Amino acid sequence: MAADLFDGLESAGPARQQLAPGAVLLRGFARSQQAELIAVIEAIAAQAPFRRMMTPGGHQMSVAMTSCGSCGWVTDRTGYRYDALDPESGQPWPAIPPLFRDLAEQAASEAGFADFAPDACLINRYEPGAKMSLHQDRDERDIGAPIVSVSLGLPATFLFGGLKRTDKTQRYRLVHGDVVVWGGPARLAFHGIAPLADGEHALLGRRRINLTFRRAR
Ligand code: MD6
Ligand code: FE
Repeated sequence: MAADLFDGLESAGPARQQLAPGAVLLRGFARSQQAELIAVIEAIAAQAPFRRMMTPGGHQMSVAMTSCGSCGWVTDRTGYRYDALDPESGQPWPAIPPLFRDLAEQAASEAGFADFAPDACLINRYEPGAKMSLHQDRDERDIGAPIVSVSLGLPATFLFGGLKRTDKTQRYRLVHGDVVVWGGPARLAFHGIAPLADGEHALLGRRRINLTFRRAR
């Protein structure tokens, strides 16, 4: 009861918010599928466990990651890349489940990008204090396709800037079930996640999980 009231407040505001030309926030878009999404994430992580990778600069990331799809995003001392194999196991990444694929396609279509067919889904796991520094997503061959980003668990502050690292950033709160779609003129915008505030989420505990779907190759 109290949780329902809280959830109602969290989703207050317009269901759809334009963050910038090409970037749309669809509030609560993934909510009705929360239980299935979490079960599928657990199944993927059982096959390809979350791990904190090393950046080319030699820093261990605070965010733990895994992937599904025909290629997964990896970083090590040699650089960032998409790789068909999970370097931890030497095996292919788990396939993108139909539930994920349908959600990504529907969100993209809702935002005006028809026929989105992702081939990679990066799964980020944040614990309190974890953050993602300002970056551009530019390791994908096809930047004509949008990225679809699904937030689950603890709320986060999303930093959204411009095409230069030094451009001023706007801050948006992303909560459980929110989906951001961005492409077109926003596709190469700098963005990041502020250090995660501690809290307890009813389904995910002290964690935030983010899925980002891309067309990588
Ligand atoms: C996150 N998201 O939300 C990090 N990248 O945890 C991203 O880095 C991101 O949300 C590209 C497009 C959408 C995103
Ligand atoms: Fe990103």
